[in-house]
Order: sequence, then structure tokens, then C-alpha cells
Amino acid sequence: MHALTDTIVAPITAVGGAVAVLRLSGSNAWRIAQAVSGATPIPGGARYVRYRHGDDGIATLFAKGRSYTGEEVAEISCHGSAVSVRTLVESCIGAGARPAMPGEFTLRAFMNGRLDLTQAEGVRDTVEALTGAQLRQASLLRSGALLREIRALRERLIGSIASIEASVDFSDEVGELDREALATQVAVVESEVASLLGSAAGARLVREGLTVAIIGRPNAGKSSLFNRVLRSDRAIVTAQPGTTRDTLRETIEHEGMAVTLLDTAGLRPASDEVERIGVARSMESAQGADVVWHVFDATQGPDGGDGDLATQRPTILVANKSDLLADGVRSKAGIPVSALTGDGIPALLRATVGTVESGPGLVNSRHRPLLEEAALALRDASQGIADGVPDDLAAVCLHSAVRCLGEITGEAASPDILQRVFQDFCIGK
Ligand SMILES: Nc1nc2c(ncn2[C@@H]2O[C@H](COP(=O)(O)OP(=O)(O)OP(=O)(O)O)[C@@H](O)[C@H]2O)c(=O)[nH]1
Ligand SMILES: [Mg+2]
Repeated sequence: MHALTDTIVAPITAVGGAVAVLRLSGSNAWRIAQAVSGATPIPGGARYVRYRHGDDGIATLFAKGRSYTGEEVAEISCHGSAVSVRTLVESCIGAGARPAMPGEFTLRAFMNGRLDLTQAEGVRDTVEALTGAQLRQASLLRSGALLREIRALRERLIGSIASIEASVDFSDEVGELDREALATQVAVVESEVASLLGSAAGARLVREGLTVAIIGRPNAGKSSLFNRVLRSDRAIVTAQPGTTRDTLRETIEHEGMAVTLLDTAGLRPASDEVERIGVARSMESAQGADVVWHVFDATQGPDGGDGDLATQRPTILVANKSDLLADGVRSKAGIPVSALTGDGIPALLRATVGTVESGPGLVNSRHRPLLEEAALALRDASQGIADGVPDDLAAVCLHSAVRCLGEITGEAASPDILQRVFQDFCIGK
């Protein structure tokens, strides 16, 4: 890791816009902004500046303690062409800055106590959000909603540990430990940790979205359905069975949730090597999906040799080509849809989202194992208190739960945990 005392620079806007903004952070930020622009920008305000390399823009200075990173910061804008951005970055480096590492602005904000690890994750999730639900969830995390909950639980446990330690060390003054009160305190924390864990699965679906594998026999209309739901001609459709070979993947937003659709090769005994690989990939897609759409031709029914398509995943039977059924005839099974006319697609999407439990929640895949470990330690503590183990043994379990909660917020985080959190940030965050 590079020195945290360097002044760093990176564009904080995406390429391709009309305007770009560079952020300089560190003790020389203002001096470097001044060196590249020749003007004296106004502390705490924005000022029009002309850069030595030819472009111009606005410089905004933030004082130490009043910026995103907590350090002295200058944000300087220029026009968004790649050459203007590159030249301005190079000028800043020439004046003493170093290129920022991915996530380094947010790492510095964390180091300076501007945010905790869960809020840093909220920053990353906000930048990466694709749907309205993801944006709301990320903003809640960024606002410190999980931090406050975890910190409150941690403080309660620290209080319990203190009461145990006081009764061990100063039993003459504070008297015997009130084991019943202690058991109640631990039980409350235990149930709150359990409820956080209970929200994790739903939160994952909002965060990562839902993956749907479309499988079925050749010619059932899988690719047609895929195209219809995407509203584009993404996949090749022909009347010839065995058209799709490679798995295709596209994401849409449905009612705030990211839904990734996988179009797969029709399942049948393969006639050549390419098809054999395609069929194997179809089964792999199905095993990895949250939901499977098992598509069949409504004029034939699902039983036409489709029995071998069973997967372990929640499966929705989809009776496609319902437009070919005679008036008044209903498909024997499944949700009737027509990829040709679009009939039944809204009902299919509703049923799909209905098979999974998705809900607001702030727990991510890093927090989850730590919460599980805390829950185990709390269970051991409760058990110990009920069984009358020595008080300091119960305290050991509580200490371990406190450490897990501290790793979530970063109050007790080692350098490798920090590296894991910040490594998947992009440059400029
Ligand atoms: N009438 C009607 N025809 C459809 C419908 N959906 C698909 N088809 C036709 O069925 C044929 C096969 O469609 P595809 O979408 O290629 O089927 P597939 O399941 O992807 O087939 P493979 O990729 O070979 O496994 C094409 O001729 C489509 O035009 C539908 O809802 N109604
Ligand atoms: Mg196909």
C-alpha cells in the first residue's frame, strides 16, 4: 500500500461526459491546484481558472476536516475529452501529486473517521446501483443505518462484559452478578443479530438482482421469449431446432429489481460436439440460477419427454405459443404466454419475482459470516450463563461477538479486511 500522506489525484467523473472533475486530496492539494492553474483559488469557494495546458474550468477548495476524505481537497474541473483529462492529471503529477489507487479517497475518508466500513460499502454500492431499489438500499447503508444498529448492539455487549468483569473483580462492592438480567441482555442482542441475518437473503436479491435461466426443448420458443422480455432482437430465432448454442445473458429492470435472463441451448441428445457443449452449459446455467423458466410448446404440453429437465432450482412452467391454441383451449399446465404476441409476459414476471423473497436489508456477503459467527458466540454465552459456567468464560464468548461486530464496522478491522473492502472500488472513489 502507498503512503497515506501523499497528495493523490484522480478523475472522479466517468469518461465521455462534457465536463470532468479531478480530485486532489492531501496536504499539498491546494498548492498543486494553484500550480496547474496559475490562479489562487478561493478557500471554501469555487473559482473560474485557466489551466497552463490550455483548457479551463472551475476549482473548488475544501479545507481539512470539511472534505469527503477529511483532508485538504481541491476539486478541479475541465472539459471531458480524454486528452484534456489526461493532460491535467499529468500536470498535477508534475506538480507533486501521485495517482490515486482504486478506492483510496474513500479509504482515506475511513482512516480519518469520516465514515465506517459499512458506509464505505454504501458508497461503492451507490456508484454501482442499476435499479431504484439498489439505489435506495445503498443510500441507506451510506447514511449509516447499519452502522448505528451494529454499534448499538456492540455497546450493549460491552456493557454486559463490564458488568461481568465488575462482579468478578469487585464482588465486595458491586455484589453478585445478576445472571438473569445478563441472560436477558444477551438474548435481546441475539434476536437482533438473528433478524439482521434474516434480512440477508432478500437484501442479496436487491443488491445482486435475480438470475433466471430459460431452459426447455429445442424450438419451445426460449430465444423468442428472451427477445420479447428484453424488447430487442438479441438472440437468433429460427424454425430450426437447435438454433441457440452459446448461453446469452442480458439484464433488465423489473419493478426496481435487476433481472438477468439467460437464454440457453435447447435440451435434447446433442447431434454434434458444439450442441453437446451448449446443452451442458444450459444445465450449468440452470443450476446457478435463482429461478428457472422451463419453457414448452403449449400445443404439445410439458410431458413430451421433458421429464429429464428437472433442476434443483425453483422452477416455473411456461406454456409458450399460447396463440396457437384454439379459442377457449387452455394449456394443461404452466403459465400461458406467447412470445409472438407478448400475452402473459407480465404474469410470468410477477410469478418470477414472487418465487423469491426480496426485501430491504443492509447485510451483504462480507457482513453475513461475521454476523453468523457473532450469533454462535452469543448462543454459547447464553448457554454458558444458563448452565452456570464461570462468569469469565461467558465474558470470553461475548468478547468474541464484540470483535465480529467490530469487524463489520471496521472498528476492529485488520489491514487485510480493509484491503478486501477497498479492492473492488473503482479509481476515483
Ligand atoms: N406462434 C408462435 N410461434 C413461436 C412463439 N415463440 C416462438 N415461436 C416460433 O418457434 C420457433 C422456434 O423459436 P425459438 O425462439 O428459436 O426457439 P428456441 O426454444 O430458442 O429453440 P432452440 O434455440 O433451437 O432451442 C420459431 O420459428 C419461432 O418463430 C410463439 O409464442 N408463438
Ligand atoms: Mg434458442
